[in-house]
Amino acid sequence: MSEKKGLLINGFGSFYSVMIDGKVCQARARGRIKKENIRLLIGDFVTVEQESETYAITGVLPRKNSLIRPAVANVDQIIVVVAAAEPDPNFKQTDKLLGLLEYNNFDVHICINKSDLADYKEIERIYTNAGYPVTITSTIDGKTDITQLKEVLKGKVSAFAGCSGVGKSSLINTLDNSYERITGEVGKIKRGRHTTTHASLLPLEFGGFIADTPGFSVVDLSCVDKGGLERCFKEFEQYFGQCRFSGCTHINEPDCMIKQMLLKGKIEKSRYESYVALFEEAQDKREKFF
Ligand SMILES: Nc1nc2c(ncn2[C@@H]2O[C@H](COP(=O)(O)OP(=O)(O)OP(=O)(O)O)[C@@H](O)[C@H]2O)c(=O)[nH]1
Ligand SMILES: [Mg+2]
Ligand SMILES: [Zn+2]
Repeated sequence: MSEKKGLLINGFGSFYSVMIDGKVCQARARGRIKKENIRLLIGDFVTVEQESETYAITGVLPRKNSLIRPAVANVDQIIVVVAAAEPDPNFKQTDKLLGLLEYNNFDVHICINKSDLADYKEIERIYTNAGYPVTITSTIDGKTDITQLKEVLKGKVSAFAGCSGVGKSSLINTLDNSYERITGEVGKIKRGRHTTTHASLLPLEFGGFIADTPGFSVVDLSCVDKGGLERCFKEFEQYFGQCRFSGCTHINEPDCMIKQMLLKGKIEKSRYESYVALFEEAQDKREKFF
């Protein structure tokens, strides 16, 4: 039987949608995938064999990258979406997510959505100064300017990531009006309900793919120890090796370049505060462990 290659774009339970020769086909996991309990991710390139009406997924090709939250593989970039308000931005949580992505060498773009609701200049300044490309959006009619975001996404495989209710699914509906993603009221989210329940990869009419993903608030940074934390903050890197002590943790040591840059305003206060908070978290974890 002839084997083909496909792109996994949707999966729920043991049923998957795979794009094969430009067409969306239904498929089920078989053989090795099932036996070894391999978790397939959207964005995976899989090998398939035709089985009457549907296809059997027989294998998965090596991944160039992958994430568990959001659950995606082989993306060119992650678009971290924060809202100007409703929900208010949570800097520590955002920095933790950015840190995880930075540590794992993902290309990251920041999108500040709901720009119609509140002044977003501070958030924009913080992340621009941290070295991230930032795009401002709103999905409200008449205030929508999505052209810049389209340019960012064009021709690439991207995934949205961010808290529930920031407007990831709404952005997809605005980007490509062939989609009618279900969106939720922020009020519901307060009760812990997330509208988008599983990740799916959607082809964009102007080229490329975008993954809509469920919102999340917990980021697991336990793979990074205290010493590695500095590499989670991309703007710190240019100052590496310039502190007085070679193993400087940038917390209490004298002549610390990071702290000098903080005083000069070259490093944003909220970013440094996140660093300290995450450092303390990593320290607590270690103490509990030993
Ligand atoms: N004012 C305003 N409201 C928006 C904007 N974008 C989305 N919303 C509203 O915010 C709510 C949540 O939007 P969703 O698109 O469901 O958010 P989400 O990020 O997909 O949420 P999850 O699927 O739970 O992760 C909806 O009521 C939207 O109508 C915006 O730019 N401005
Ligand atoms: Mg959603
Ligand atoms: Zn230092």
